[in-house]
Amino acid sequence: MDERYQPAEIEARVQRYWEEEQTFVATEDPNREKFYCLSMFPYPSGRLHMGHVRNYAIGDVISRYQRMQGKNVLQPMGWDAFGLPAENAAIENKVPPAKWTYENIDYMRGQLQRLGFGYDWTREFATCEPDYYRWEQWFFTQLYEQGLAYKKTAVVNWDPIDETVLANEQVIDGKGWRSGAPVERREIPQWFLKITDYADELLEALDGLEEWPDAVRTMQRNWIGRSEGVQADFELTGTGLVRGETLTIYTTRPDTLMGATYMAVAAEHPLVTRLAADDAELREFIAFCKKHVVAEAEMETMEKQGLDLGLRAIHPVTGAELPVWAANFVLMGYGTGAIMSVPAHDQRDWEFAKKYRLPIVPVIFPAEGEPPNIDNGASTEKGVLGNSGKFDGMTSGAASNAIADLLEAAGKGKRKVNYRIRDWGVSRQRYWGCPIPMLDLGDGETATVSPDQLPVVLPEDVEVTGGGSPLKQMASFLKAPSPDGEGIVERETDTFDTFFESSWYHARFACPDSKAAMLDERADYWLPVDQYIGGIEHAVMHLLYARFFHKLMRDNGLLKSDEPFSRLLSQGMVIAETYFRRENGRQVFFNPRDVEVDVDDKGRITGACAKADGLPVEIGGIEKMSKSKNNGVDPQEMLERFGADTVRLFIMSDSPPEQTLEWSDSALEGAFRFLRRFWRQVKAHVDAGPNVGEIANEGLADELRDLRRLTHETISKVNDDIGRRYTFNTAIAKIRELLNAVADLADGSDVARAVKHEALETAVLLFSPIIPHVTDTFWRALGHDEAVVNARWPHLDESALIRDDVTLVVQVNGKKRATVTVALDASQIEIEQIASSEENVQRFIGDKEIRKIVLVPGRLVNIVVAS
Ligand code: ANZ
Repeated sequence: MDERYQPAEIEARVQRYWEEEQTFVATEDPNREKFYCLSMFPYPSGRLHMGHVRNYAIGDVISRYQRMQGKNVLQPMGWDAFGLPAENAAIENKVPPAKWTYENIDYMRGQLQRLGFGYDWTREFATCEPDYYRWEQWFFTQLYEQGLAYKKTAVVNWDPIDETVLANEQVIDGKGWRSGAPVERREIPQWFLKITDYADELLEALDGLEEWPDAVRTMQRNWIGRSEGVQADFELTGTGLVRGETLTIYTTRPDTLMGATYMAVAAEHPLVTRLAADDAELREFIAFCKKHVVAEAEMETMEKQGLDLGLRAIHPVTGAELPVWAANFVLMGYGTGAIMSVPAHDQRDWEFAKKYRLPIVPVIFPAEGEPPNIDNGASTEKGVLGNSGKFDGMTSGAASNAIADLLEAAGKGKRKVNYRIRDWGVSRQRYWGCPIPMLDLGDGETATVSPDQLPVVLPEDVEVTGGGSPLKQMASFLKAPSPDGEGIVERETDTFDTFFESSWYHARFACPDSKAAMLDERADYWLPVDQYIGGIEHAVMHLLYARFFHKLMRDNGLLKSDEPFSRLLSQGMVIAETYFRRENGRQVFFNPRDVEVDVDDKGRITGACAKADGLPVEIGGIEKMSKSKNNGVDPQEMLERFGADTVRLFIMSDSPPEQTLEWSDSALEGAFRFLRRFWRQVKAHVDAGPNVGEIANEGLADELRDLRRLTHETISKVNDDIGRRYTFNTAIAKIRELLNAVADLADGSDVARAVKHEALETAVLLFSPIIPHVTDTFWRALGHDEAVVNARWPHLDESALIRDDVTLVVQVNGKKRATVTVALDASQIEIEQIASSEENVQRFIGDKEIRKIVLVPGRLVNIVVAS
């Protein structure tokens, strides 16, 4: 061993070894238990950020731990390579998106390798490669044939100056990000996948995902949004109607039926469209609604607008005539696009009724106490019915059932389950994405590109200007032979939403070189993923789409499992202090690196100055590392200064992985100093001549028995912390405790050196998933020929855990007053005597009478005295 710890040299050597030995190349082996560990693959934006490093460090530690357990581990890595930033960079720097993307991939791959992550690089792919996306094109054509992919018009953001569709993130304050022009809403035909067909299964299977965070399951449940309600038909009267025409509404509150005072229908409802044919005012209203389409979440708060259609709807129970309005707060895409409005008990209905002076009739009352005050807003609580004729006095629950029964019996309605989730719009009017493999035959007819014509390759040598997709201008791409071979037709120029690629990469990693099919039998060996790791921002969309896609692949016979990810870990964000100055009313942020801080004796920051000019800057608080707040720390710089092991150790020591990780330069330096000390400690031991040999517990001096016990307690704790709880920080703390105990042991005898040797070897093995480079050097120095990566996890010697004494907490009247150590086989009387003779315990007993003494064996003694 060298005198000094030199991470750069060590890390290069160890990484070369892994590379030469193909250490992390995974092969299917039915005789071994597999473990598939997947971290969400990155978008190749240019450089890794700390969030990536944290995500991938966690995955690597879990993978290496499982490998040491003897499992056949697969840990792949690839690139989520399509997407908007490449197009933006292309516009700014005039480089084709493909070139930009591939260069970024090369750089970031180097960074991942430098961090020492044990990936099977033979399985690497980027989703922008035709070998990958050809299969999703093929799969889409299958789904189309099965009726699970379809086309319909949907609204997009349209930039009238740039003449292009904008992604949501390109709309800033309602204006185009480049042109600054007010964004319009346009309806254009787009492709959808019928995720709603799987809503039920996606919802129900959440119960089985017991090793997913509850928060994620709840978010998915809410997103799917199952509701039970009633679909009811209201007969219509008035002009412009077909005989016997009814209006079908959907309600989740049939108990409020008797409080319905008007009907409201969406502006796009077919009834409204028809009436508008000879009603200019209505046409204007429809146009207005189209222009001001808002997100569903804004429906609650938006200004309610409507127009009386002049029709009457007959209440199915009372026969009363209710006015029918077109209203902007009713969505065409949900339920039936029409509602019965109950203004007393629904806030949107209430606001609308107030504005247009429609009646408000309360029908739900609290079981006890005052009737609801509906002057200031709707009362949405359930309760007991009133003003409801024969339903009066029933609870909401009972009335809902009774009313549903009545409507069903009268043939005027039926119970219905509805889902909030909509079909997945997969069309993007962007260039840098996977071409949707469809042909436009004219007259609204479409056909799939036939399988032997796949892939539809995206031309990579293009100039992106920002004014719409360049594919529309490229005849070589656009024109295709018609399916009957008789003529020329146009291709679809939309590309897939990039969530399409990330919905099945987990499966393709099992067989990335499969040439003949999307997946082969290897998929069933590796899947489902045993451990998936990624940010909470993907809780809904990505994870739901991937689950959906997995089920689609299952139903197409491509794999057998029902769910893609058995266990999910959502890692917390990396956060750091922010500093800024106000310049011309704007906040200008300073990187923490460029700021000098003053701290008080508790380590709290009390003031800060810019290093450049020594003048004060304001403290903005701790925020997620981001470009906009300029509080990011570049992993590359940290790697170059301290090496991979230090960065990995810092990242894993700070906090449990689900929690936020606060960046701290001093903690990083602390991690480096610890590794230096660890180095010196191992070196001193090796130089003194290690003593390798069997150690028996019998006959060991107390001190040595204690150290042995600590060694095995550490194994036991780390097993649980890394293997089950994923609290890597407490595992690290325990190993460090063991190393401190080794350092404290003054005994230099042969036996003592043997006990130390066992402790050091254990610490090295337990630490090796976290700091795999330096522990490799240690392992060899401690006398092993094999690389530590091929070593087995240390064996827990249960007999070493046995203690012959035990420490008990002593309480007086339930308050802790002392601790005592007693022989393990001490009798109750002996324990009581020892406990009550402690000085501090004596003080609290004083001359009071002892009522009783409660002993919880192995834990505590509680002495109850008269007060
Ligand atoms: C009468 C009523 C009374 C309602 C009441 C609510 C409260 P969830 O639970 O989210 O599924 N609704 C139905 N279709 C709609 C549409 N297309 N656009 C806007 N609103 C719509 O929501 C179901 C409730 O939302 C339904 O129940 C309906 O209003 C409204 F005290 O009917 B309710």
